[in-house]
Amino acid sequence: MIEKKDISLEKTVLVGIITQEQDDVKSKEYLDELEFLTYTAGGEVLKRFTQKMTMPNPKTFIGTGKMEDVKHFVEEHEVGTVIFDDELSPAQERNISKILNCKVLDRTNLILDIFAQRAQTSYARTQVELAQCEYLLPRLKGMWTHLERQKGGIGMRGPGETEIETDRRIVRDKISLLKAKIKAIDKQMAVQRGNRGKLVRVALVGYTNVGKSTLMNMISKSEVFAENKLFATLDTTVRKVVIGNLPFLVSDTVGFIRKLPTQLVESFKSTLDEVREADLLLHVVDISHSNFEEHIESVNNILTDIESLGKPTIMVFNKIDAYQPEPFDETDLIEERTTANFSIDEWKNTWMHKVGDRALFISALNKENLDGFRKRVYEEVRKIHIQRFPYNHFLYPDIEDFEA
Ligand SMILES: Nc1nc2c(ncn2[C@@H]2O[C@H](COP(=O)(O)OP(=O)(O)OP(=O)(O)O)[C@@H](O)[C@H]2O)c(=O)[nH]1
Ligand SMILES: [Mg+2]
Repeated sequence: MIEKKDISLEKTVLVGIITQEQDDVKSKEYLDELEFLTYTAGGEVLKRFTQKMTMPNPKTFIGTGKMEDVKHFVEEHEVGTVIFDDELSPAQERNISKILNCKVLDRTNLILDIFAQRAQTSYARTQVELAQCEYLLPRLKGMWTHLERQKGGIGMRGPGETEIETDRRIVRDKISLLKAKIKAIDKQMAVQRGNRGKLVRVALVGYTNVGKSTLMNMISKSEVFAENKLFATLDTTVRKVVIGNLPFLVSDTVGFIRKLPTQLVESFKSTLDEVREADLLLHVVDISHSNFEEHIESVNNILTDIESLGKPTIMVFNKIDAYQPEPFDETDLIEERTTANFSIDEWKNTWMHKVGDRALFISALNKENLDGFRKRVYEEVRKIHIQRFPYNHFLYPDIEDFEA
């Protein structure tokens, strides 16, 4: 699926746990995602370690025996980085990296690192740097100091890297400085947004890698960077789109992920203003992903965080070309049919039925049902537009009266 063409991938090992809330199937899915994140950050996963436990060990996260196994593997294969799926406390991180004598990262760390790698504009860099500082602050004590090989690589990159050895006071000063800087840019951006007039604003939102930028490029003929890695987009792009004479604005922004570090949501609040101020959300879902229902939930949680869950929303189920139900053996009397065996039509009769005409099924890549998409979006934007400009609604006929 993923093309691994990078020449020097950093050797890594993943560690996850299996608990009552997180059975082995879930744990595997989470580690699959962690592996994708690792690959995006420039790492290669040599092995995964999992352990069944009732609760994580407060000192070392996994048990001592398992840790010994990891240590042996790390030494034998000269692994540079061990990545844990869950957030480690500052103490756990310290203890583990002493035992393993290599870089120890958690999911938050990895996501921050990818953001640092991907931040292009000074605005995005400032926001990532702020998130890194916030993450770093409680972890400053003795972080990495016992490590000699600390130059670069996953978890060490980005605008915040020179701060790692400095003390808390300096980091705190830095945080206030960055906040001030963001505030200044915010003001500018608010003015820019104000200059756009009262055009209806539509925001593409969704889990990372679902095809938001691909869809954006399709409908607005723009060229937003899209690729099969996580967090291809960090900055928000806004384009004017016209359907049937009706102009409106569409924005494409950063994708969401399960357990998006709170520091990042906080720091990216301004980037997410575009979502907060939108009149209509297009929640894009990758229906070909086995975990898409959980993705929807994660996105809704973040939308709640930024007070945008109640907005008018159209669910856009993308990648229907890639959707494949798992084959079900009718002669097998033991296995029960599950949602994994559903066809898209069967899915439409589940909870999706309640979403009604607020659900769309498309393939942005193959341009399937793009007409349906344009019509539906036109209808919805028109409704909002007419409320805003009651005197010129005659300019925009009912959808039946024109061919989208
Ligand atoms: N099969 C299939 N692949 C698609 C479709 N739409 C997008 N993709 C692929 O999915 C990958 C991610 O697409 P992007 O448009 O970058 O996704 P995104 O939601 O903007 O991702 P982030 O910016 O990383 O959050 C790319 O490899 C696209 O080519 C589709 O309809 N079908
Ligand atoms: Mg994108």
